[in-house]
Amino acid sequence: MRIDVLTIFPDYLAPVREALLGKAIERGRISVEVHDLRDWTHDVHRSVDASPYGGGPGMVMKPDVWGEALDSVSAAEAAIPRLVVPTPAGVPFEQRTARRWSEETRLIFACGRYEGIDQRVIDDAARRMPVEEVSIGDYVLVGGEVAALTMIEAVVRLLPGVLGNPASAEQDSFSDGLLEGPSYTRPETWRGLSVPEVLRSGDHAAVRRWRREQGLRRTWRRRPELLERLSSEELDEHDRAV
Ligand code: 6GU
Repeated sequence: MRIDVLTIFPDYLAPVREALLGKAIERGRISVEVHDLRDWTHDVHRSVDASPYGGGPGMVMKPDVWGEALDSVSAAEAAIPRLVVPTPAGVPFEQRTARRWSEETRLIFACGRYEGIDQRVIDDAARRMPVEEVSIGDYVLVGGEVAALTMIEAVVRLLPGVLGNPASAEQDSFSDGLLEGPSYTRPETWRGLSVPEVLRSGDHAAVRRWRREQGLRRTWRRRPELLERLSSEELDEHDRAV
């Protein structure tokens, strides 16, 4: 998979070279190209924004610079990329979005700052490639960079051969629509707190049941709206009894 990121703050993306993502790059599983949007400006001030039509606070990113940048980056390879535009006004990015994007050969992240990007940039790009405006949650960041980094990490860890143990991705929170329950490791007792007995019992069926129960309880307490999204087949009688 090839990932391109367009931003006026390329250094913000430095963490993609670290840890799991860095390993995936080293191993050639993904390539990540971070581009400075200002490379496509033509004026001495290298300006990328202007005041909004209709008035209002803040600045809007100019379409001409973005247009040239996207033309150039999208043409760098034959495959048609999926364009992702991080914005708090987007549709929610979820685990299933990450799963869907993990099947793509190319992703471009267009990181806006200020009050956003002129809408015509997105409308024009959509004439040539699939485009999604997405949000990572109901709060406002100063720009799309941290959101892009978040989404890249969520996607890349799903690629075959990136996680050491593929079962980790299968057992994640959200993989069965529930939050994961608590985890424990050695020592058996720490500061007077003991690991739940069932986890030391060696009874794998009992462990599986206990974990499901803990996941259900935690989801009920912390994210009750997630339970409403589960179909009747996904909750059995034992689940309902919890
Ligand atoms: Cl994707 N971008 C920005 N700028 N703020 C956000 C966001 C994205 N998602 C939540 N807040």
